[in-house]
Amino acid sequence: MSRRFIAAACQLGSISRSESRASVVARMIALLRQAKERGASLAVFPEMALTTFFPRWLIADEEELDSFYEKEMPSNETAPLFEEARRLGLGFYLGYAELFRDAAGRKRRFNTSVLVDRAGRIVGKYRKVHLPGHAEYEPERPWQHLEKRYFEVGDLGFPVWRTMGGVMGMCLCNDRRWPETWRVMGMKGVELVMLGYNTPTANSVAAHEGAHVRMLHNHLSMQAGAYQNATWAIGTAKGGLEEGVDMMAGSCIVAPTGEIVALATTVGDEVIAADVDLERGRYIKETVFNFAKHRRIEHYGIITGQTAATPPPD
Ligand code: CDV
Repeated sequence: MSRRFIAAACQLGSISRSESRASVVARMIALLRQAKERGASLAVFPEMALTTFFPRWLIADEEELDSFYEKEMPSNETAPLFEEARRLGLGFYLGYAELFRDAAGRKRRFNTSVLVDRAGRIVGKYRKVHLPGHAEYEPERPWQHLEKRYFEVGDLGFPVWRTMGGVMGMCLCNDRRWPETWRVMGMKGVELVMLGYNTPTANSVAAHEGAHVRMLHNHLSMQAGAYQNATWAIGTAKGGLEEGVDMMAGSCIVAPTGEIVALATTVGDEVIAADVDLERGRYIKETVFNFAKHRRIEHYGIITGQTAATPPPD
């Protein structure tokens, strides 16, 4: 299979609380068709792409809460997306809220993404590890971020899959800010990391942090993660004013050199595309980031041995 292809980030504009799955799927299919017209064979959608970003509310009614989760993938509502992608010969990454009952009958909830190959088969599943926010209602916030309430920490680690001509990895939103996310996949030889994000333009607990700095952090994280692991990265946003919260757009495609090679220019539904050559990172993997040659694991134990930072005493 070719190691050179065109990949697209399919950014979504805002999704209201009342917008149906059918309507969102229709928007996504329109983006897939645009991606195909641009020559793409791989498309990346945002985190929780099928609904509004519901962790911004405390939702007490369980039935209402459950309505934001997918109980099967594909479902009757998402099957048209899978069918159209297969018809067009496009693989895709899709983020969604996952709900299932385990063997003990317990409800399990994860912030999940799947990777679907060009034949329409789900070849990989990832469950978000770095859940941001809080578990209890915090009245001082202008909006909530209740991911720690609505999801369990992902239980699948950071797998990679050999598919569609390369070694593919996934993560979700806040994961992109953590070098550990990238390095674990880097250690598995990842060549393309796909991720979707839902990031408000303002910091709800630090209003002084300007929108430009927030966008800098968004791109900086992906550019550093990509370069330091010699991998392509595709980050796809949900942008625009969504239920009163301004969501950052800025979807981008990053080369293994750390350069942004495609960047969204709107905050709405938009396709960006780039020519992805999976060989492009090879020289970096063989030189400055030749892990086998240069990593010094005898000095890295603290990274997996503790969570909190421990500065020396005053
Ligand atoms: N959905 C996210 O994971 N959002 C987080 C922050 C802004 C809460 C992020 O890292 O973008």
